[in-house]
Amino acid sequence: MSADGVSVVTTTWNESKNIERLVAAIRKVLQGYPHEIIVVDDSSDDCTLEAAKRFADVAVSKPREGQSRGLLFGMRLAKYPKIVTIDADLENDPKHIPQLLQQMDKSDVVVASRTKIPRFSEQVASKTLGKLMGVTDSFSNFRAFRRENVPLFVFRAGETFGAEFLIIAKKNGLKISEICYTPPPRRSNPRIGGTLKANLRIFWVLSKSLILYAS
Ligand SMILES: Nc1nc2c(ncn2[C@@H]2O[C@H](COP(=O)(O)OP(=O)(O)O)[C@@H](O)[C@H]2O)c(=O)[nH]1
Ligand SMILES: [Mg+2]
Repeated sequence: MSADGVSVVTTTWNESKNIERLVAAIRKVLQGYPHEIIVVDDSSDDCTLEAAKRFADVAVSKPREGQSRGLLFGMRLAKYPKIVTIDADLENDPKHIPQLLQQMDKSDVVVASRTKIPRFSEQVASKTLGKLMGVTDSFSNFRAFRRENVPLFVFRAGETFGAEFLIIAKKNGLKISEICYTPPPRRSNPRIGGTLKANLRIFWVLSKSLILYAS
């Protein structure tokens, strides 16, 4: 890792139980390296903001607009030249952050792709949108970006579970690459919904994203 520093951004909706462990795990990995941890909370009703204020460096609240806009909001607050985005639910192990940053030497965007993609809809996305983007996991929001590129990200679609970041990056000629990691078992109550609801939402988002890329 270079000594430039990294802003780690997460966005949350009802993640109060995970914030302390997430922040501790990130700090352990980035010990001795300049960093900040930014939490953007979408008006949770379980005191996530209060937990974030205790443990993170920056904790802000805003009206609920979904994960992609939450991450973008946090990325715009970043003070370091490299940015890592990460889910708050500990499904993205911060131990992979150094490898993500290392690969930024030869890329503008690095995606930490899961080696095993559990949802059927996400497997289809991997073979379609993912192929176009050059990554195997189009909806992984465990990624690294350059702060200088943040102004490029102006969303045209509604929620895309992070796909629009890749579409904009690709359309602007940014170099996208990936690292792969073995994910832990998924939690039983994801905020995105149970199996059926999540698959339907992801198929909808996949359709929107393919149209967005083509237009
Ligand atoms: N800002 C914001 N974040 C959300 C929202 N829904 C989910 N998230 C966050 O997005 C991340 C991934 O959510 P999750 O439901 O676990 O998705 P999964 O990992 O694909 O099952 C977590 O950090 C959630 O807290 C939302 O409505 N707004
Ligand atoms: Mg999750």
